[in-house]
Amino acid sequence: FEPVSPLPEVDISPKDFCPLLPPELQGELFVQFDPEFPPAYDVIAKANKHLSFGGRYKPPQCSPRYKLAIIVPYRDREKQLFWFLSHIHPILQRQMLEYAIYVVNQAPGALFNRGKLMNVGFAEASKRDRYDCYVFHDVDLLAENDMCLYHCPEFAEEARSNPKHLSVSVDKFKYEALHYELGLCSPVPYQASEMQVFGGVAIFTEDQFISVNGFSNSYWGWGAEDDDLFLRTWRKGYKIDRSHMNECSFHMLPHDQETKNPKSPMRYVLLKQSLLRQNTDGLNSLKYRLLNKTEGLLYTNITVDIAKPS
Ligand code: UD2
Ligand code: MN
Repeated sequence: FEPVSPLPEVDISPKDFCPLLPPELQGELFVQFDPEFPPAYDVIAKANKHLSFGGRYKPPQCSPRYKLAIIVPYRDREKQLFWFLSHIHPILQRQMLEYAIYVVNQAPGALFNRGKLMNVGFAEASKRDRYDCYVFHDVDLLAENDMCLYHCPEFAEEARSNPKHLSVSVDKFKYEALHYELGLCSPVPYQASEMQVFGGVAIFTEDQFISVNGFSNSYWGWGAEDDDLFLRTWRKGYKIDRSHMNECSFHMLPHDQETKNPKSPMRYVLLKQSLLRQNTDGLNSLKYRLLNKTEGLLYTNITVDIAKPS
């Protein structure tokens, strides 16, 4: 007679952290999309049954490691938005993250201002809830591999964490890291080798974003607001974390240079004075008029009047 040994105790307490590398991840993803025919809103909603209003999700089976606000600067790109939503929701759920998606929609009437919209997204999201970090995400970028983890910056060796740049490798740029010279007057405030494009998808903790004073509000039209953010970040002593570059590559949905968002002729002038303006132009000088805030099932829409260049 063999005594039956008790079953080993399995701890299924919901307080357990979700695994670092969740078992449902698929690796490389299929990202051949017809840009003209995204799935309809209802189809995306049906495929994401566990969302709650505002485009929110929290994994039910474990305690998520991070709570993210995804901030998307937006105007007039509905097809891209639907592709984006249908692509990113399942990825973040498989990564077992808690998150909410905020689409910050610029009202018509002025040149597009990506940086200012990001600041509005940060202000509105942090008013609504506390997040571990903020993911500043272009609407046209789709991760090609779900092992590219949307994790918040973690403390590095110096007991300090660094902002992350996730979209290091983009098909449109032949997956090459874009290094370039900003052509600023000397003394050049950074090592030339450190300079790399910082647009696309970047992740900051609340403290990091506040400490750099957010994006500049002054870049109207296309270009250089991301370089400005790089300079601000560098100035505060951060080194941008690109350690995940092997897992993270992105597909950019095709688009032309926006006719409504022409290259800003002022961008180099602004950039030269970027660091002079850092402490007075950003989160601490942000003004806007909220026109609409709607918590839809797939995302929170924030329509905003951010005025015009002065
Ligand atoms: C690059 C950067 C982008 C930004 C931009 C310069 C990467 C991968 N991308 O993108 O982050 O720094 O250069 O400003 O490095 N948008 C709209 N409607 C518009 C115009 C822009 O929704 O009419 C939003 C949308 O989220 C878009 C983003 O702004 O993805 C960036 O604009 P873009 O895609 O036209 O610029 P691109 O691809 O040159
Ligand atoms: Mn783009």
